Amino acid sequence: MVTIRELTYDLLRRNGITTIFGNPGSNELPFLQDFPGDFRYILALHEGVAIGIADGYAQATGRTALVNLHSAAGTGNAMGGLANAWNSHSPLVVTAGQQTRAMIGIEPLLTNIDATMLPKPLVKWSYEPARAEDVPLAMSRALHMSRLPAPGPVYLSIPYDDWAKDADPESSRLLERKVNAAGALDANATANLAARLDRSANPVLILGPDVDAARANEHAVKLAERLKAPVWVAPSAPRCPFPTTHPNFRGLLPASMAGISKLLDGHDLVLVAGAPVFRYHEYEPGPLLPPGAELIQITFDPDEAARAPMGDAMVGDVGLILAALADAVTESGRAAPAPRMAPKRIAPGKTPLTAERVLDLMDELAPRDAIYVNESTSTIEAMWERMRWEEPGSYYFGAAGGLGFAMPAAVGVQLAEPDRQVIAVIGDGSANYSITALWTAAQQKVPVVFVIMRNGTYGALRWFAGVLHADGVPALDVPDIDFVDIARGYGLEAERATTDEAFAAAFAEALKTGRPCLIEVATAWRKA
Ligand code: TZD
Ligand code: CA
Repeated sequence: MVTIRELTYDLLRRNGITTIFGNPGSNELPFLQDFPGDFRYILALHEGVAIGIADGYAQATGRTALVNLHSAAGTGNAMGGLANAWNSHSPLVVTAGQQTRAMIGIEPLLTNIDATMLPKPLVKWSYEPARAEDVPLAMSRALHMSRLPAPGPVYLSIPYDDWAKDADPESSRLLERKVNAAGALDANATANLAARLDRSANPVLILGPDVDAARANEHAVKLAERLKAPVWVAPSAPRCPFPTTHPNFRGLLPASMAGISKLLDGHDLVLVAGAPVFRYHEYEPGPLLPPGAELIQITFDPDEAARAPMGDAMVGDVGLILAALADAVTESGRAAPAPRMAPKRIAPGKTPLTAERVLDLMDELAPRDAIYVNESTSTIEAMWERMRWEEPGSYYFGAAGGLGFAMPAAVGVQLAEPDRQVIAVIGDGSANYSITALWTAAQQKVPVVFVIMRNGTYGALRWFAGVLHADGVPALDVPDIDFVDIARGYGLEAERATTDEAFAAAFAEALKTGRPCLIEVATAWRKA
């Protein structure tokens, strides 16, 4: 007989999963016992880190990642990360060990009370099997559910006494299943959409993270070139869907209604692909679109399509639809959009360093295909303006704006992309939420270069306090944190830089070592 544990590991293998990210406790030990030699367990010291590493790994591979958490407390610690994973459509199967079935009713220590309710509404599906025999089916369903459109996290609570029981022989049928999503438009719908774009006098493209997730970046380039359309990145974008060096590239849209409609003024057709319409942040009321403009959204997320407050929507495979559209539109006779102005370069040698100068040095010194995982919140616009991102999968940011994403996600992305250099750009406030990601990077020898932008303050909050006219807010500074000491304590090599020469030298050295390193760089805080 095959045990439920053995069948489940087989199911994971068949679905391409041999890595587990987590932080276990007593309820999870029976799953992990006799851990198979072809699996690896990436231990994180906090569940926010476990889910962040898994999120980065899932996004960079485009495949489901498995997260192993401890009951309710472990799930709770991971909730912030779950908010990011939900918003980035990251395919995750999150498991939490439940108490033994015989005792659940009397709620002993480490019972996950009302387990299926706990992670909602940040999961697509949440389940605790009614019988041990249902565990393999539940895992199979979770694996498929996590990656079918729209992908996202799912949650399974599994009583720990289930693992050693015999599997129902019929459950082995799960091993052979292949479940695939279709989703191209039919020829008619493609022709109609192309005709609308052809009729438009001045179309504009707005691209979101799911273009990058679909690896449809080159289809977007072809479509923009044939339409001679400028391209913006959707507000609050957590990935980079279009080469920032392309002449049609305009930049990151602002995250307010009035801001967007003002910038898009003059366009009669707004084509949005792979993004919600729109993920606003600041409340700056105004028209949702400029006068006379219509909007068409292409998304694989039915909910994103349904909840949009304006425009038409097509729900389907973003990559297939963009590819078909790029072929179907007529090459426009308009002049190609003029390239945007190059950002002003900052003169070297000035201290305190500006964040812009640090970014320019990184862009100059890092390999051209480096991947940036960002959580430096007051310098997001500066990054979109300055960095030369040309390859798909070059940029990641917490999709819900929840801090604690980037340090672990950088580790996950680097595990997924061993041939590209991952650079984590982290604010001195943000660095504290998931700081123990440094330990996992050191233990697993994951050669991320962590750059801590130390300006001593919650810069973005200072800026936002200005937007909201909220004067006299306490607790906006984060002085007296020594990230070099902290990093060394977790086993990393670390340097401090206060001049651009020192930063350039430390950064160039860090890129050469092939080991995880941290550089703390002192930057100026300028009031916006
Ligand atoms: N807690 C969590 C989990 N997520 C958040 N987004 C915040 C708090 C609020 N918050 C922001 O939205 S930005 C920010 C905070 C505290 C300041 C981050 O400061 P930093 O970066 O030092 O990392 P900057 O460049 O100085 O803004
Ligand atoms: Ca800061």
